[in-house]
Amino acid sequence: MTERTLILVKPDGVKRGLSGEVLRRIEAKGYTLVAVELRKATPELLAEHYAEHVGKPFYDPLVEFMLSGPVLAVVAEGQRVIEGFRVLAGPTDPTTAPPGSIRGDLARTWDLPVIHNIVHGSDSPESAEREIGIWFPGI
Ligand code: RTP
Ligand code: MG
Repeated sequence: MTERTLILVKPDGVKRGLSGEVLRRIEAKGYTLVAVELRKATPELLAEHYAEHVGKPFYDPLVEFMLSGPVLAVVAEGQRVIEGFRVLAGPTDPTTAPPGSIRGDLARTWDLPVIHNIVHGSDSPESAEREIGIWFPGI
């Protein structure tokens, strides 16, 4: 069944000039780009987007990181794209993310208060619907 997912190229990816590389991998896999927009996040938007993480020790550094520059917000479409993009991205920790994945190929661990790992991808159909509504209301 065709699904949509919300992908973000995080500020580290945009700053390092990797937006095109992420879009290329999404398209090369065969998914369709539905919306692509360079955006500046706000604390309010991030509190909604990362609602499940509010109050966790890494929440404040995560918000500071996500506000440190523009993000590329993307809606992609395709069969099983939600799970498929999570596989393309690789696991959260870039040091152990396997080669071939976005995080495994393009990110590494830095001595920072929060993990910088290039991309976000919705983790379930419920998250995808919720997150697309936050970043692209009315789409
Ligand atoms: P995302 O939501 O960004 O796609 O990443 P994820 O599902 O793989 O990871 P999640 O657990 O949802 O965490 C969201 C983001 O918070 C940062 N993080 N840092 N211990 C830490 O320093 C830590 N834990 C999480 C990462 O940027 C992670 O992607
Ligand atoms: Mg997550």
